[in-house]
Amino acid sequence: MSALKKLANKFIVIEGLEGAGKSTAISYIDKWLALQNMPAEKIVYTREPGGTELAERIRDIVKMEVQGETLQDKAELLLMYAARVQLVEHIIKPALADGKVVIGDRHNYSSLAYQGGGRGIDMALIEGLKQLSLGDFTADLTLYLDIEPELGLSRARGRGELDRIERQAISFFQRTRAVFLDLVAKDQNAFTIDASQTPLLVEKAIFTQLDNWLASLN
Ligand code: Z5A
Repeated sequence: MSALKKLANKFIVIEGLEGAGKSTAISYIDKWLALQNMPAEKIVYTREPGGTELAERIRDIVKMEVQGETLQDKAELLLMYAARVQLVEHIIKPALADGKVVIGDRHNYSSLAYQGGGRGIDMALIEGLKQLSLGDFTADLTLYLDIEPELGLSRARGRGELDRIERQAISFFQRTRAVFLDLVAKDQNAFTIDASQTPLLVEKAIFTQLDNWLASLN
């Protein structure tokens, strides 16, 4: 089967802590897809939370700080899934059904890692919420960019002011990272990339993972 046929209807997700280089990695995936002769109009990009008009409004709520009112951890979790359902139903599923490849900047593992690991919400509750909102829908391939929180945050800081979640303590991101690593270790369709390497080496590692994955598809 040709590479283009194999890639049709595939959902590729990039995960990682802030400053891991997810946006940069997406540009490498783009380059790799161009090498497979994938037409630009066959590629759809998403980000989470966000990606539809309503989901982008939820993103604003999640990122903002409101004087005198703390966003409760469970409210944060519910907002993440509310945004995700909107995105999956309105953008991702229709694109996949249309034979497109979708590249997601974050997806479900972010909720398990940030809200489960970082905030300490019961993982079984999050799994239940995932089932309720998305059923068995899942990424075809997840590339997790692994980075020490200190390094990631220093990169993110270099880009501008940190938002509400980015201002959490380092221990929050350490717990988040531990869950990401655990999830990837248990998922045969997920791979870790060492994001502390130079951009050139990160690009090379991503190309290798994508080549291997493509070769494994029937
Ligand atoms: N969140 C959640 O809690 N639960 C959920 O379910 C979901 C999300 C879906 C979304 O933030 C927030 O929501 C996020 C998790 C939470 N919050 N936190 N904290 P976002 O999408 O706005 O931001 P982000 O996901 O944290 O991404 P980012 O900060 O934009 O980082 P990035 O995309 O991974 O990195 P980048 O922009 O590609 O690179 C960052 C800088 O590093 C930039 O200057 C690059 O030029 C540089 N860079 C990139 N690669 C390298 C290498 N290899 N070496 C050196 N420098 C590099």
